[in-house]
Amino acid sequence: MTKKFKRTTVTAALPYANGPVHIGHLAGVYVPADIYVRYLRLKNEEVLFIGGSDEHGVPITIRAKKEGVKPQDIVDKYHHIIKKSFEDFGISFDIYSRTTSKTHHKVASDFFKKLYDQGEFIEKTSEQYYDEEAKQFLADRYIVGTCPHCKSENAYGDQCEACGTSLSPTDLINPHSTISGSKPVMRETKHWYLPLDKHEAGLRKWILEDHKEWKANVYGQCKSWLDMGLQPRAVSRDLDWGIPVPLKGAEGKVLYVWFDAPIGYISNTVELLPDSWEKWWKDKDTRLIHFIGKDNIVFHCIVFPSMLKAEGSYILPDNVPANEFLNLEGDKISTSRNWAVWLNEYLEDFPGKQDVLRYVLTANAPETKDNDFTWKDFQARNNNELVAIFGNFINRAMVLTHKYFEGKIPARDVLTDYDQETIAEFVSVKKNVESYLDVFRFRDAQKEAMTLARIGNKYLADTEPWKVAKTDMKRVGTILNLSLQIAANLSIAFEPFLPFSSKKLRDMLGMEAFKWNSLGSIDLLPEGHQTAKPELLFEKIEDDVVEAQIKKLQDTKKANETAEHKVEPAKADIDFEQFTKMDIRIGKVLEAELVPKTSKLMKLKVDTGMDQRTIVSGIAEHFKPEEVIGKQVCVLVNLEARKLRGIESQGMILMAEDADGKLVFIQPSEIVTNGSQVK
Ligand code: B3M
Ligand code: ZN
Repeated sequence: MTKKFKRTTVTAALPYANGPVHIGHLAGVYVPADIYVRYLRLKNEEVLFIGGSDEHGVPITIRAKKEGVKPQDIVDKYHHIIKKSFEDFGISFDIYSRTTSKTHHKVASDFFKKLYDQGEFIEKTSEQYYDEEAKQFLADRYIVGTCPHCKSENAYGDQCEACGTSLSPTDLINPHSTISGSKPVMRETKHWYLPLDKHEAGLRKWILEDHKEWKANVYGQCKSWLDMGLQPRAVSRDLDWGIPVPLKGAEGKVLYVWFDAPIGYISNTVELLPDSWEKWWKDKDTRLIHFIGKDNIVFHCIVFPSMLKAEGSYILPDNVPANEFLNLEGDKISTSRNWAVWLNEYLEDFPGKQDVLRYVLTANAPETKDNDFTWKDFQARNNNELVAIFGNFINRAMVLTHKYFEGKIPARDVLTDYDQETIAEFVSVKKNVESYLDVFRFRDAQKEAMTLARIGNKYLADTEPWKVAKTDMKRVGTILNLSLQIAANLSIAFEPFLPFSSKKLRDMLGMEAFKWNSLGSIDLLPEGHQTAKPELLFEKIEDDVVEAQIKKLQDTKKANETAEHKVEPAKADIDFEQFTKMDIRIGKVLEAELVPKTSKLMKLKVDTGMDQRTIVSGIAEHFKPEEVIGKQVCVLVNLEARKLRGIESQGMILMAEDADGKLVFIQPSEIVTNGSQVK
């Protein structure tokens, strides 16, 4: 732990390019990673920050199917949206690439080949679900059925989202394929497995003995995995989207997404530094840090390290500071339920306020347990902390300097005991912030940085330069000089956390070069140095603005609830006899015309095989007469005749209607003789 390293490779989880990123991603992974990297850079340490999109795997293919496009279209679209969001929020990657890149395909493929050649895999044939209609093996997510635990009918082959149990496809009762709807059959297939059990002893020592300093949530999860005993894990899949398994006889098989995705960190380094990437991954003096969310712990602490060890020439991560989850207004963030604050939407509603979100997400980061984001808390932290403490201090110091000294840094005269005490207090901030940043405690670090602003505010309130100005301008100069030095310190201390506001503050102070090591100095701004016009660093957020956001979420909730209740509950049971009383036949529409002076009714002449009869149907708002003529339809022929607008209707055309009122005809799936019975 105390080992001195020469450089640090920092990675942040590669988000799936199947949707935009939201506040949960930012809070859990990207803001902490960015704070850390900015901090190291400020200290002039050698650091590389690697990011990118994860573009393979089943989630992408599912999204593509849903939207009726190709997987490549999905990843092209979201990669760019995600990349832009990260840029907008100042996540300062050295490279943000993607796993569909040529470089990645080569690096991942070579990596697999090397392990294969070294005999690191086991080849195993097993039985897996196969969809005979779609002619393909089914990934776990493509199989749904009844959960054996809670009996929910929509459990996936890997997990039941209703009760949270992890499942394997064979656990499901009454499984069916989501691709064709058919019942899958078992079929043999060959795959390559990484024998994690072979690496278990090494992992135990490396994590449980040598890395006791890891965060409790991470260490605990690793320990429980290791205590359960590791099993070989398949590193290939039967899927048509991904990196082909680079072996003969492996047609139709691709690398499992969790095999290729972490290699993406390496490929992206290769892409950025084709000639010098190795020192970032293979030199014992390099420290590797993975920032991830808690659901990715096993892959980064157990699986990927096993791959790296098996390969043989790589270093292992020195730390994996995984975070827990961020909830939103008391509910789990969910892409499918649209229960999220999307970064692109946030910036539309709060242009220029990326730092406010960075601040709130760090102040409330789910570092040790799941946490909740609420708009009220967002408003309170902005108004009571950023505006009332940080912004207010800067504004007072700047405005007074412009009022009394034309914006020039005044000279510092004799320091009083109180001045000395204040200095002693703020000098210690550097050490405190560092002690937290060094162990990935970002919320405490930011809180500590904020004490600088509190010290400044208190100093101005206690020394009251506006009163002293009546008698002693020299003293006013000293007070403002010290206050502005604190302001300059604030711009350094907050650079990792709030890069946009820190820059704005430096521009106001006219500060150019700065480094972390000068934090704590009271000589950052020379006497006589001209500052720019004061501007507000932060603005108050009004009630109506956050209320609009809360309303937006409430509307989402309502929409979700109606969507969930969209299916009409079943009617009371009837007996078989009652059913057989209905005489339903296939008929053909011969003629159709709108019924005058109504908007809904259409008069049809239908050949029922037995006769040609008139039926009045309420479909005129959905179809034009010419769309209906010639169609075979289902007709309830023994319904009592009744008059509609003076026309006698002899039967009823059967239609399907969804919750939105959309109508479609019930038709035989192929042409049958008119008069055929429906039973
Ligand atoms: N794409 C899962 C996720 O977004 C996965 C992370 C890969 S990191 C190599 O949570
Ligand atoms: Zn369940």
